[in-house]
Amino acid sequence: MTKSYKVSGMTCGGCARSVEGAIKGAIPGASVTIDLPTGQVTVEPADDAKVEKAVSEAGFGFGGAA
Ligand SMILES: [Cu+2]
Repeated sequence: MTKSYKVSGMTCGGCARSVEGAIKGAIPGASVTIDLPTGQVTVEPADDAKVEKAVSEAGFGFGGAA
């Protein structure tokens, strides 16, 4: 299932790549799409707990489902 989340603190492509890499590390094979201006991160397949942990550990703010 695809789900979108709000992530705060991403300011550039490097941040987006960090978040993408962290989520892919937590959910192997996941498809991750990031919209930098809005901080919206779409993950397929989604896993709330894994995404929250990965985003937090990468140093960004997890804002829950978008
Ligand atoms: Cu950055």
